[in-house]
Amino acid sequence: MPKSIVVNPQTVRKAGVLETTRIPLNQYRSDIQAERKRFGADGLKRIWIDMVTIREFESMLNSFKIQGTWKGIEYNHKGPAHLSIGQEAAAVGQCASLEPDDWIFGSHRSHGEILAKCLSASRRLPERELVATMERFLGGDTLRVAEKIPHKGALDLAEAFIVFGTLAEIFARQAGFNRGLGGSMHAFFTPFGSYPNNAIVGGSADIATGAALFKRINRKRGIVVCNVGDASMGCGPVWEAICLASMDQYRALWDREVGGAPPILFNFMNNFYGMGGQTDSETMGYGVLARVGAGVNPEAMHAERVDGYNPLAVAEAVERKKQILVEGRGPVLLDTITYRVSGHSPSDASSYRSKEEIELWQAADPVVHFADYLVEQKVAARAELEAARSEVVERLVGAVKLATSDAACPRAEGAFIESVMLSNGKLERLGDDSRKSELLQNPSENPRVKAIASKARYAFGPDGKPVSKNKQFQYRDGLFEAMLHRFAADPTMSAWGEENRDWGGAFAVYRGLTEALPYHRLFNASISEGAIVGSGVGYALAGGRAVVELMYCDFMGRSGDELFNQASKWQSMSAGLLKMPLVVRVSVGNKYGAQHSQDWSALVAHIPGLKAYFPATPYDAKGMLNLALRGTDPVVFFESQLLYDVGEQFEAKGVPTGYYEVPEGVPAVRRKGADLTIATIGATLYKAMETAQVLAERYQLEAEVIDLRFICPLDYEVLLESVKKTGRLLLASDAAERGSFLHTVASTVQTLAFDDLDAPVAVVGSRNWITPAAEMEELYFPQKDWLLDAIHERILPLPGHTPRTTQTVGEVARRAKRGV
Ligand SMILES: Cc1ncc(C[n+]2csc(CCOP(=O)(O)OP(=O)(O)O)c2C)c(N)n1
Ligand SMILES: [Mg+2]
Repeated sequence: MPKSIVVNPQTVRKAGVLETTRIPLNQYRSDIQAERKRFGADGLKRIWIDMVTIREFESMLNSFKIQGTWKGIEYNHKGPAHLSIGQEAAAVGQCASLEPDDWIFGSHRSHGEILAKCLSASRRLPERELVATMERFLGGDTLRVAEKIPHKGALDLAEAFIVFGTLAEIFARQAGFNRGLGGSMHAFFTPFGSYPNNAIVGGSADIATGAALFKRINRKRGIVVCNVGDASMGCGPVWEAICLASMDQYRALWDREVGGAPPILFNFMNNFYGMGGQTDSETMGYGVLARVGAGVNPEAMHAERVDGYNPLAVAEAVERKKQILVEGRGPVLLDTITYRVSGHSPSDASSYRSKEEIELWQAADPVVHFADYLVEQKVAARAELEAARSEVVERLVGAVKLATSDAACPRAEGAFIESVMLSNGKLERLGDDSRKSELLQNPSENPRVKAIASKARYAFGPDGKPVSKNKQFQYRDGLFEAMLHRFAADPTMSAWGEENRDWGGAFAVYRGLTEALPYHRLFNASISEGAIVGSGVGYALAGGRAVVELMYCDFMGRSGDELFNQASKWQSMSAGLLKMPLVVRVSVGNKYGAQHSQDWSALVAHIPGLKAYFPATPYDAKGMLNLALRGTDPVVFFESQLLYDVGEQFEAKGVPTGYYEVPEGVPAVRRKGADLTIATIGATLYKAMETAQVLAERYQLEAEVIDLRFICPLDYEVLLESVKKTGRLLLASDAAERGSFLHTVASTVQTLAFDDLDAPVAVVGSRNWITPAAEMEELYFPQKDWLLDAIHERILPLPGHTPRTTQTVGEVARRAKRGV
């Protein structure tokens, strides 16, 4: 909602008719003179040879999957193989117009795209760079095996390397492109511009958009192609990615010098099916996929349908579209029609399509027809092409022999998988050292910085009385200071989400940042939680630092895949080759009822590969966000709306003005005591402090209060030390009790310190209900009395205590039985 753009009722209420742009369909016409000029005879032959490489590669996999053997080699490939027999021209044609700096992302069916992109890039790189890349990659582990395949020169070796690296990855070998941790559906090789392929249908769309944002914001060369299937047009995240990629602001509001819209080409490999569902006439209603562009923007996304059975038609379209993208006029949509003659996967009985239909497409086979074309046009002799095919097969035999051999190609060990789950890096700045951080003003001139300067960084005055609320340095100020620091230190850092800019962040955390930062470093996103997080994933894996925000924790559901399958898994699926410096700020709400008030930290805790922090004080808000923003791992950073206003009540020296970090994973002791430990996560800390006060005053019991503040990683040492002393542990947080992360803490403590415990560990969470209206929230969130009563009933009877709530073991059992 920039003030510079006025929504004028006179304009928007005017009568009229909306004309949509015409969308070209299959307009390519063969012109051998032009094609020769562009590619040369060798280039045209290479296109065919790359298509044959894919065809032979996929046929080989098909043979292993169906018969367990190929050319006398026996092998049981247990994993998936979504083959692209029939789709070769679409992949090779595309890559014929791409440079090594152009990146492609793909889907479960991307073996062909990996091969096409890497083969094309390898021929465009200077030989020395090509060889150095192969030598460096995985410390030479892939090359050492690949070079056993007979080859003549560097280019030949590169072809062997590409075919072997891809196959070894599919067969889960340590020498594979991702050390076997990606496998068939996730394999990729970034040095040649092949970026992650995604087993989640449409999963690449928002990630590729983020990578394109990275290129644009950081002025990097090249475009990004998102290869997804036609059926993915039905996926919300794909639509969200298209919305995020086509926002007007890139051209209307961002500095011209940045270059316009992110350079992304949404290329739909339209084979007319999503498994057995026919998108054309059954499961979608667009008629022609390219039509969708008309619903997005006045340029209709420059959409076109292109004949993916003719590699030259695809190459020509991609070349034209690339120009549009480089000029910042994207995004672009291509509806690349193709057909997979092979089944969706080897178990596919093709029950959903007719034999006649398959035969029609077989009759149009692009490998056969393009060979005929080259022969007819006297670009190549038939025998020459057949000799080239034999070479391809020979190389493939060499790769297969190695990739199927346990001796030549061992698999990774568990310790290696463990080592790549998190990267645990610490980097002051990403990107090249010469770049300056783009700021609009010196931070010292910033209005928010000036306002904060006069605030009390400790909540209590010298007399011990609380400073008035708005004079206190608040939790949100701590977050602001951490953000501003890293924006200044890291030129790649960019933040986006809903209401991030002029509004000042939904909860005023970012107030002041609008003045400090150009648009491309802080911007409002479409209401597309999946794409907000997913583009953050793409931005981060491309090499930048991204901070994205979800207004309410409950909206994590909308970005479930991006958090739980993407942010969490790409570091490890890449064998540690990719880093994920992504912070997802998530606000845990209250007052707005059931769909805006739930603490979902347990879901994040359950997903390997994510870090989860939950500060409860201004000191930690700043120190923990500082920590997250220097790291290289994905961090889900929980904040509580109950806390944005609180001042610092624990660090008597106040929140430091300078930079500091909280030690990762280490809980903080907020109150010392020897009789009982109360450990909390999030805002419940303050209820625990009240409870400890009552225990001391009424029952002469000293409770030790520990703020866990970290969910993952979590160092149990502080907690175990405390339990050793007190023998008793109550755990409390605002997360609904059933499945709460606190149960993991409870069972871990019982595993590690059973002998130290004098009573079972008690867990108190919110009720297993909807969060009711603000007026009834006390029925839902843990209250001081709940904690006191739980201690009395389940840990240590408090003399003379009369419970006000029911926290007995019988009640725990009753609720469980009723499912509440
Ligand atoms: C989110 C999600 N839903 C369902 C699946 C199962 N699935 C795998 S591939 C596929 C069909 C995808 O069709 P399309 O996007 O057109 O790609 P194609 O298989 O035709 O290459 C389905 C439904 C999945 N992997 N991810
Ligand atoms: Mg499809």
